[in-house]
Amino acid sequence: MENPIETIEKNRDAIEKIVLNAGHYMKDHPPQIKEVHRKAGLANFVTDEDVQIQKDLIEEFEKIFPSCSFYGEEDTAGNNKNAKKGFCFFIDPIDGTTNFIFGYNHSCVSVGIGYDGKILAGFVYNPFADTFYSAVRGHGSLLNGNRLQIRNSSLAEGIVSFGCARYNEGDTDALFQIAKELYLESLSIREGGSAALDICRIAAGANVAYLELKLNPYDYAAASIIVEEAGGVIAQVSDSPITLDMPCSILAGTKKATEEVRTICNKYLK
Ligand code: 2AM
Ligand code: CA
Repeated sequence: MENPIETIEKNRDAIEKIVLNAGHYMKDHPPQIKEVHRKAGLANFVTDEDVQIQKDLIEEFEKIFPSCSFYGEEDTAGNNKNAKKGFCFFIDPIDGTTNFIFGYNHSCVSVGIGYDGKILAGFVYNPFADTFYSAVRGHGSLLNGNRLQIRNSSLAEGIVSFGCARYNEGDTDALFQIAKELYLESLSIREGGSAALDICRIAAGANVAYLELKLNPYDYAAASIIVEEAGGVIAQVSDSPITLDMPCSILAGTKKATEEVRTICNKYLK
C-alpha cells in the first residue's frame, strides 16, 4: 500500500490548484447582505459563498481521492465520525466569515488532510493578500513557495493574537482578563477573526502565539501542521494534544511563548 504522505505529495499540485481556485471564487464573490444567514448563536453567520465553496472543494477532492471522507464547517451534524479513518479532508470553506461579510479582506480557504486521525498536510490560502501557506508532514512549511522556520521567541518579543468568537461567550470574563495580561506582557495583541490565518502567522514569524478557548477541528486542522512544520507547537490550553473529532481550546506558538501564555491562562481558567 502506498504511504499516505507520498500520495499527498504526488497530488500536491492538484490539491493546491483546487484551494487556489476556491480562494479566487471567494475574492470574486463579495457577499450580498441578502445572502447572509444566521446559524445558531450570536454573530454566527454563513453566506451562500461558504456553502458553494465547500461544495466545489468536495467535488474536486473526490476526483483525486475517491474514497476519502470530509469534515467541513457547512455540513450536517455527525461528520466528525469521519475524522479517524483513512483520508479525511477537514474543510473550512471561508475561515473568517464575519470578516468576509464586512469586507475586512482577512479570510481564507482552509484545508487539512488527515489520515487515520493524524494531520499530514495543510493548505491555507488568503486570496485578498495572496498568501498561500502549505505544509506536508516531514517536508516543512511554505509561504508562497518560501520555506518558513521560526525562532523560539518569547512573549515579550512579539505580537499575540487571540480569538473571541461571539458564539462562545461562557468564558468571556476569563478570556479578557487573560487578554489584558497578554497585552501587558507582549509587544501587542490582535484579534484577527480567522483562526487559521492567525495560527499560520505564527509560522511566518508575525505572531508569537495564538489563543482561543473553543474552536472546531476544521478551524485549526490545516494550520496546526503549518505551525508545527515551521518549528512551532500547538496543543490545548491544558497541554493535551488537539482533538480532530470534537472542538477544543487552542494554544499555538513558539515553545517559549506558549509556555508563558499557558501560565497566564492557568491563573484565570478553572
Ligand atoms: P469562521 O469565520 O469560519 O466562523 C474567530 O475567533 C474564529 O472563530 C474564526 O476562525 C471563526 O471561524 C471561528 N468561529 C466563529 N464562529 C464559529 C462557530 N460557530 N464554530 C466554529 N468556529 C467558529
Ligand atoms: Ca472557521
